[in-house]
Amino acid sequence: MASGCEVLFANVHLATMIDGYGELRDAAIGVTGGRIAWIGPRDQAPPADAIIDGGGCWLTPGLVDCHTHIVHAGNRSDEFEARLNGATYEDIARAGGGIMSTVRATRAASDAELLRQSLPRVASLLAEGVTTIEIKSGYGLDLDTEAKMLRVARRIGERLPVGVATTFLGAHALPPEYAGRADDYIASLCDDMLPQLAANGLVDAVDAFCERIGFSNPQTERMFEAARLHGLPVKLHAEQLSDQRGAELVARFGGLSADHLEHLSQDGIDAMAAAGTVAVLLPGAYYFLRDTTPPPIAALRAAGVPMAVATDCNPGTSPMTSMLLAMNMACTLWRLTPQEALAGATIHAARALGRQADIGTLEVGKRADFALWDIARPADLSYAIGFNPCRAVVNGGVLRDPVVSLPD
Ligand code: DI6
Ligand code: FE
Repeated sequence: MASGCEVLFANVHLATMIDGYGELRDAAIGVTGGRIAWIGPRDQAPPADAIIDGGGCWLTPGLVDCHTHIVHAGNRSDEFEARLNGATYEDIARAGGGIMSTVRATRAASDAELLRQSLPRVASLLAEGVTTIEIKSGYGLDLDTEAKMLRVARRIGERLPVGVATTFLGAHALPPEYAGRADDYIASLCDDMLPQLAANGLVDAVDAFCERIGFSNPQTERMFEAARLHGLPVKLHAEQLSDQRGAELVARFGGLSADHLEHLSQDGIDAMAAAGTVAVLLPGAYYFLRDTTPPPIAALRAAGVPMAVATDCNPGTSPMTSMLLAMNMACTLWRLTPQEALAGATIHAARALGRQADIGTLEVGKRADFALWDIARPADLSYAIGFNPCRAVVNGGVLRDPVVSLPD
């Protein structure tokens, strides 16, 4: 005989996301102490102190956006417009634009201003059933601003109902102060910035941009050695524009994820499969850059590499704050199935953050983070474009409206 629960969400259909959708129709899910305590058919549900009628909604794990640069100041719609009026990327870069314009704006913003600008973007994600996000630094490129970005990321998790995982991306671009001295910049990241940020509890993982226009494979390896010294897991912006053998590198370090992957080789796929490294797919950047080389989805699938889907929310290449749109794009642009897209936004995204024991599926013992959807079947979540069927969200067992009010 099952013992009672504090709260029972009854009259729901479940997509547990264990073995595909893991559908359980006419079900109920019980919560005690913010954790899932019971899952089963509604007519066998245990007694509960409170019962919430799900109104026949589908209930899924809360969505996880496992790759964002959502904390940044300003935006780059001016460059977007200039490019559509004929300016080239080089024109814009020569005029001091591109990533450095976001670095300047982010350096100039106070903590409060950076938080104020970032919160509405996070609220947009939360309205669509997101309960956990990853937030990268990387628009500071100096100790003070990288620390500010990571503090603001932590603050977002305190101010809004969302779990936040922080990632140190100091190796995102070479700051002008280090022009022509990339190795010295990497040394300052490894010997100075990372130790201080990690000591202050601001870093959950370490990332780098391994690319011709970013940092080399050996420079990335030095970052990963430093991460290992601090006991921090690694992930990587890998093979977005060219094959730098970044996926093999991050797999060799037992990395959580390799992200982007448009130019990933079979060797990279094999290394990721052997290491259990998640492939994080970012269709928003592919779309916004009008890229034409898709990541090798069929080969990743054949190798059994778990595929996550994320927004990559950033002002330069993916100004997107919708997980449902990312899922739709992964299906339409790259032929993921809707089931793969939802797994990519839940179970595999949780793994890309190293949080698979805690979130990402509906299982007894995991955090009670759910989204409730007014849909006919789970495929609706990837099918619609620009329609939000989220009716309610549950964070650690606490029911909320999808639309959150922003703190002043
Ligand atoms: N890859 C990208 O596409 C973004 N960062 C990265 O490592 C670009 C970020 C920006 O342009 O602001
Ligand atoms: Fe990114």
